[in-house]
Amino acid sequence: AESFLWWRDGVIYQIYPRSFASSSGSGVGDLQGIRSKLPYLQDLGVDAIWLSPIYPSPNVDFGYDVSNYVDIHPDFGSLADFDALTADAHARGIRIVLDLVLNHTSDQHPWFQQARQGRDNPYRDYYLWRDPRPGGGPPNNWQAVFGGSAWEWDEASGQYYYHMFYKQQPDVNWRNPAVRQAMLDVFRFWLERGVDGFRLDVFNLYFKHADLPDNPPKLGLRGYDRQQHLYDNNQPEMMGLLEEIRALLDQYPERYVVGETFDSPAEMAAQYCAPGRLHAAFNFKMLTQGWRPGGYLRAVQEWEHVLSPESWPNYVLNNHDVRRSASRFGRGENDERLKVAAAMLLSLRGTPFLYYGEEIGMRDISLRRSEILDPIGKRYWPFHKGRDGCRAPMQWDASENAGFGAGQPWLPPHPDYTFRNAAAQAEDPDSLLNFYKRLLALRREHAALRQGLFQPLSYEPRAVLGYLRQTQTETLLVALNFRRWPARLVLGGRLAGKRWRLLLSNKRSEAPVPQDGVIALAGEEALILK
Ligand code: TEU
Repeated sequence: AESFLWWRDGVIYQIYPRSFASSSGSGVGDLQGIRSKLPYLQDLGVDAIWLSPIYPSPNVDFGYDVSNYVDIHPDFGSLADFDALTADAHARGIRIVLDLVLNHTSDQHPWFQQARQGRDNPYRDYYLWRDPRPGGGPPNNWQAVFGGSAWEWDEASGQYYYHMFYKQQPDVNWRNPAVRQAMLDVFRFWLERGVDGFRLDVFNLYFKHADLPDNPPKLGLRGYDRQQHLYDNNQPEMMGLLEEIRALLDQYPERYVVGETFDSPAEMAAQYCAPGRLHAAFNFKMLTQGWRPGGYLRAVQEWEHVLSPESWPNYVLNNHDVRRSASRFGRGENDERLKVAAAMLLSLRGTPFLYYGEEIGMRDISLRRSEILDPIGKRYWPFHKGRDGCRAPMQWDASENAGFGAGQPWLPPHPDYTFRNAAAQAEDPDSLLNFYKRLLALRREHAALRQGLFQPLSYEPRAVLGYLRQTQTETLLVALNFRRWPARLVLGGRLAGKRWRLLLSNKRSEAPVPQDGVIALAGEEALILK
């Protein structure tokens, strides 16, 4: 039970490469920048870094539109830089997870450049081309996630092509065996280079219903939400493909693949990470959960309920697509609530994912309309202000550009960097950064925190979330007070009579002694006892 498997027991840290650290002074982060921060990441205690896409891309969707799957974007460096980063990371015990965006390519990818040459081009069938419906217009009513019809008219060939996201992101035809082979070769290329794992972007969209039937209508706010997405995702062929991908990965030791299940119920995600398929599928419940312990507990229990016993859960509070947790539920400059959230994330049964800057409580930047770069924001302002807010430069120190590097950063740093930064927090024993570090160290030390049974305690659903993590040899108690004022954790039977030892608290330095089976928690206290 004391075994340590990096993707199950470890912590995975997501880096948005444009925004982490710049070695070149170009205003854009790069691989050498990341490499220079490996000591920081090792000190923080993470086991792996997941890099958002680093491949050549015209950056319509900032790397999620790939024009070459087997090279590095010149902004980020070269394959040699990548090899150097991988070697250094491995030497420090840090694994590398790459983001594979295989549902669509960039319209600048040579395959698409070929395909749009005409109906007879050998690459035509790499994408989804269709004639107009009889009488004219797109072949069906499918909507793009990023707005409008998902079909783009190509005047030259008199056909439409399909794109679930921007029109510069044409979806590939996964039913074409040549595409399937080419994509599996992409996995092989990076596996051979020593990559440890992959995050699959919107993998459950790879297959669409072959007959392309109209989606039935639904009440919803905007285009994409105004239909039931029955036919443009989650088709049965997916399972066989996942099994093939898994079999390929299993030819290499300790490789890992986590999928981003787009817009689907947890039951569906659970199917995708059943044995023999993905190691994990993201559970995004906590990205939208309000600051209520009952909601988080429900998210955990729903996930545990649908997962097969051989599957492994994962939890995430932040990523590059949503408002940062510190902006969602942080209170002014006070970080105590963020410590409670961190203690939860890092003590649940499941792989925790962190997002760069979360460990110092970075807030979203706010931009004027004219400064918005994310096309979602440009299109949907003010209904959706885009995703630039959570992609600002990492706040390393109080020097110019937050220590991100010389040159005007591609997005402005949050103005609070003068006091909210990694260097300042490293010096402050009570900082959020040091709290994360202690939590990561505790996880490493205590197998119960990684692998133990998760057992909720009777709790006060509007104030306290309490649970045990138990192995055969260890019982840990986690108590999280979500409120600003004191609260009670009621323990029953043998738990009440135990002599507890303090492992961690943001509010006390000695273990509490239960009185009549009750532990008194301070406001916004995160408490871990053994
Ligand atoms: O995201 C899919 C997804 O969930 C988003 O498109 C979401 O709907 C959007 O962010 C609105 O909040 C993945 C990537 O994470 C995202 O960055 C890409 O833009 C998208 O796929 C297309 O590749």
